[in-house]
Amino acid sequence: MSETFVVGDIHGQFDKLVGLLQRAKLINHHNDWCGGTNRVYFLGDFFDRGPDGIAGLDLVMRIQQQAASVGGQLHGLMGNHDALLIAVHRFGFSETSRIGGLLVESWQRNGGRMTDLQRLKQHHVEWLMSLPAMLLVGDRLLVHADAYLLYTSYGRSIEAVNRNIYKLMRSHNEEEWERFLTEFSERMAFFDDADMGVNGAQIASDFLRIFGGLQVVHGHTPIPKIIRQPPEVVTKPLVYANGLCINIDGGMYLGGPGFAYRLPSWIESIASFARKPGSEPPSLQTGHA
Ligand SMILES: [Mn+2]
Repeated sequence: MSETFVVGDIHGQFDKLVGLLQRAKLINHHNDWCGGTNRVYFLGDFFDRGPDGIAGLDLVMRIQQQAASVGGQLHGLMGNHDALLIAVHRFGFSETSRIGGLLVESWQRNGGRMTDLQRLKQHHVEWLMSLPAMLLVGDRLLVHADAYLLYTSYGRSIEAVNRNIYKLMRSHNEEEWERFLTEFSERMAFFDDADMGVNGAQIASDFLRIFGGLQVVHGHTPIPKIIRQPPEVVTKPLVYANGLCINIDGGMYLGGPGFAYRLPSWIESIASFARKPGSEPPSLQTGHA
């Protein structure tokens, strides 16, 4: 039977990417696809903060072809750092661009690596520009960021959001890009904020009602930063907002080993809770980290 795996923010950590794919038996020791008809979803942020974003993307693009040839599937989603890299590539060194200089500055401040930009080829750019922003996989709504305003401001359906962001990727309108990149820095939208009177589970439930699905699966905000644990010990996702959200960003760039999360079927999830009476999905009742 085919399994579905989800992988969070890689951020240039090529060796960890290889490690987690090998541990999940999706690639062999030659780094070739051996996952058969399994499916893998990468939640974006292939780039920045780590040494080799291009090597990671090259591997992902190569095994995507290999997977497809045997009935497997590999999909990616758009992360804010991937969008930022495209923006820097397009505007960063253009003499006519108003935002170019600022973009390069902000990209480098946020971990952008010149070595990635120098090796970024047109086929990488086209692959990245065609990534969807959200996908419904079974009952799970996959997005890069734990963001509400960002996605809802581009549409009220998955198709509309993906279509509008697809168009934006091909746009040379600097204001539109600026707005998009700013909005894409939103995070922790599904957390309670007592001071602001925000109920995270309520926001998550609204989000799921708009776009569909029973649970939001996202990356973008490293789990070690939220649970205040050493990154090295984070090897599994964080379920929160009364089980409506699951964060799979293990914080590889912070020192986490990273993991490929095997998405249980919804029936399987319910059964595992039922087997352990009293074991609710762990939900965090904290404010902002
Ligand atoms: Mn991100």
